[in-house]
Amino acid sequence: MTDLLRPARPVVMGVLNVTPDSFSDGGRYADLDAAVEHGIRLHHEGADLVDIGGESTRPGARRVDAESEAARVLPVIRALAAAGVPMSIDTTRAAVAAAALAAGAGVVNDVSGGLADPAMGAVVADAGCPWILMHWRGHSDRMYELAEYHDVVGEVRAELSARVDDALAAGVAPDRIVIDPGLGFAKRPEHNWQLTSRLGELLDLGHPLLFAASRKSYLGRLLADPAGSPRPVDQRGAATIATSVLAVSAGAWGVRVHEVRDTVDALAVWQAAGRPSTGGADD
Ligand code: PMM
Repeated sequence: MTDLLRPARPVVMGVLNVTPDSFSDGGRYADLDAAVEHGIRLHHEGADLVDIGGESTRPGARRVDAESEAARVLPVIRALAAAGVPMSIDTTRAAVAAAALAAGAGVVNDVSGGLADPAMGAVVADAGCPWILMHWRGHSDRMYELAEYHDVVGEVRAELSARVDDALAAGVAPDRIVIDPGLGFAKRPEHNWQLTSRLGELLDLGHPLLFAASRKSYLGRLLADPAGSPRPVDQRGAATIATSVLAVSAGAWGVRVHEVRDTVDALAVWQAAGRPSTGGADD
């Protein structure tokens, strides 16, 4: 997994939510065969990691218990591991993370940055795997009341830095830690835009940064129709790609997206333009 954290090109994580209620793909992959098929498709489209989630973090979402979360993700992880698909487990629970790692996931993606479950640090430290620490202020049912900032970039930076310190104190190696600004999590649209335009201040913390704007509601609002209705979730692809290209241009390590193939194509263009000498002589 060392190469994953020092990649030659930006890392693309493909989203696979095995949930009935995620905002974008909820219900589509709740069936095992459909989930496995989609995970294999994302892998073939060029996803470096398929990110498996068993609990919706959609604003206002109700929590599921740990047993149900594990029962959703583990069969999918086992099947995808058998097919050779590299995966991250999107969970805030140490027990689910430990079971997912044992079943074949290689990375823990924790939207709570270690805050939701004090046992998570030890699980990650024992596994020696990468840990994505997202900026988070509380579970989805309280997200909006927590979206208060004087200086969103400074506060997210300081709060992420504290998450990193706690991870290090738990014994996680510094080169295993990825940070994520947590777009849409206790953030209003203006917060997401400020974070997007000032990613350098977060990169300054010295860790790879994951940018995960895919299909989020602030993009739907940006693209609202004249009557004010947000752009439907499945029509936010171009806006998502624009954010991904902006983020990697600013230095992001990777992006977490639903539409893997289009993202891989866009990043190939970005990379070719940055390295014109890699083009063929007859171009
Ligand atoms: N967003 C969602 C889920 N998992 N993980 C990370 N690291 N960062 C995110 O911003 C993030 C995440 C919610 O979106 P989804 O419903 O598309 O999975």
